[in-house]
Amino acid sequence: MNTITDFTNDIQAIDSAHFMHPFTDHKGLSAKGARIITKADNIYIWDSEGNKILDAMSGLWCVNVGYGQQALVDAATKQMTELPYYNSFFQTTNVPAVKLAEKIVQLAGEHYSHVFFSSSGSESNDTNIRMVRHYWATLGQPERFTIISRNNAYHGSTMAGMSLGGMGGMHAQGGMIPGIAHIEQPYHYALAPDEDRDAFGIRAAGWLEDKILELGVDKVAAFIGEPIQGAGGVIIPPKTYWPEIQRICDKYDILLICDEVICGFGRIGKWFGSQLVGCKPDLMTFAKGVTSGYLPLGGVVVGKRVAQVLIEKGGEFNHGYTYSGHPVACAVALANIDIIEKQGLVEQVLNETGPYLAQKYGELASHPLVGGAETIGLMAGFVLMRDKANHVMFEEELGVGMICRGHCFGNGLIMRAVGDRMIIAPPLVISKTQIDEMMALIYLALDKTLADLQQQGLMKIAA
Ligand code: PXG
Repeated sequence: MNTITDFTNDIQAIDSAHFMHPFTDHKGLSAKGARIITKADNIYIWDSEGNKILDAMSGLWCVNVGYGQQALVDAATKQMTELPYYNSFFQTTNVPAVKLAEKIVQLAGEHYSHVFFSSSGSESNDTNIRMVRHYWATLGQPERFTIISRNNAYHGSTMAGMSLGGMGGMHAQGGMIPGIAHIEQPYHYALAPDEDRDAFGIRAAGWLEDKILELGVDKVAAFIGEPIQGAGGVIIPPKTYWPEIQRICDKYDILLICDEVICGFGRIGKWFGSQLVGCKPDLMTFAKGVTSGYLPLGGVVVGKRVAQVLIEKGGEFNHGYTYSGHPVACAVALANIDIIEKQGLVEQVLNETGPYLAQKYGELASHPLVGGAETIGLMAGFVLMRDKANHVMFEEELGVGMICRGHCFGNGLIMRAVGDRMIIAPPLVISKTQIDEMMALIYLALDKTLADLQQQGLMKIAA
């Protein structure tokens, strides 16, 4: 009798009977059984069968400082012992939340003064909607109600987060809330590969101006966007895009929200992605990396423009969560930020590991399957292409991305497939040697995918 396998089978059976997973086709999951992750350290996770896997997705884009950071455990233990919970509603506050708000404002810069806390990215984007509408109503312009977002954006999975997002499959289940409009995403490689990249960036930003004029300037409250789209497949806009978006928002006096849930806390080599891509949002959504996922925490960094109006003229803001400013989550966030600072992880991503990964992805581009390989900081993506030279993709129903993802899993690597876009966002603690190790696993998965495709007669180029 194999006790390890028995354990796995038992847990899988109970999982299948009782645990409804997010974004999961349960018939498919039950047939295969879920992979049970039992422990983790640094950039690696282990499953119940003892397989060691390099986690090139940082959990779900969140474990920035890597697994096994004892300082975070200690911070949680200490805070749990002293004050495990208290709310911040009725003229009460707690020390970790106060210190964290101060710290985040300091990292965000001059433009900002306050932080509103939640427990997730989705909740934080709900807060954004409530906040911008309350802002305009306070200024006597309640008809400024609509928020413009982008196709293929991801802003969460609550009704508001899902509606803000631009994922058709999500909109199709349950409909959308009113007052949200979408424009096309700035995806150069798919939409206009032959156009000059910078010119495309300006043109893509122009779709915002078109939409504002179509809706009527006096109807638009805000524009929201991820500095780099994450769940949409690591879509890196041309460098001209965000400054032009900023110019358009300024021109029409529209609030700018950057959803920094993935880009925040060092992912692309700055504390916040907007600091790299060249814009100054009025509001910034954060979650994930603020605690490196060790505990749930999210929030909104509020710029002075919005904070002043809400505080001086807005009266009571009828909004908040039981866990807004949760003391344990905030204590863990402070310890997490301390690690990022002491280890110089933001600078390491900007000056060392980010450029090193860029160089490696530059080389990866010569693989026959790899199209449009690009990186920014420690986010990277490429498209599996049938015929790169002629820009021909595989048919969606072939599920080539999933084939490649399967080979990654099989070889001990977690890499995400978004359609045929293969994406990574490894922990910020990853070393150059570990990047080499990750690249070797990526090549192996690509070669195995290529061999499969050749065997099925779907690709003729020799490996
Ligand atoms: N904004 C952004 C930019 C995100 O990436 C959220 C908001 C929502 O955060 P919460 O904490 O409510 O999940 C996210 C979350 C994927 C994937 O498939 C990405 C996310 C969540 C689930 C799956 O890449 N990002």
